[in-house]
Amino acid sequence: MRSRTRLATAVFLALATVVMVAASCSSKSATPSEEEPPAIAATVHIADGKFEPRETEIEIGGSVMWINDDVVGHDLKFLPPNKLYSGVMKPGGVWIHTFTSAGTYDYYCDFHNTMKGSVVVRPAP
Ligand SMILES: [Cu+2]
Repeated sequence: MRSRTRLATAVFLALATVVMVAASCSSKSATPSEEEPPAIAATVHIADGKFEPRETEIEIGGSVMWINDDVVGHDLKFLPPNKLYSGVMKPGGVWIHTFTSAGTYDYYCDFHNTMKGSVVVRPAP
């Protein structure tokens, strides 16, 4: 009886090792390094009906991430000539945009017109 228990334990440990090795292999192939998300140069939080910070400054090629920490939905509509639109960001929603041209990008929330912000994209040094 005792040796059976020991054998069962040995089989269990062997199986557990195989499962762990298999799991570590599959997790490696599931995250290809070529598809990394863009590096975030700045983060803007949306809370209490405000963009925080209101003005964001980044270098050209940088990405900005907006996070809706509010309890209601918001969006970002950029003033012409920048025809950017985030789509509706539900509470907890995130929008990331990469800016490839220098300039000032003013935006507001289409639902709450007093909510305003801007992104200043500096040219390459
Ligand atoms: Cu809003």
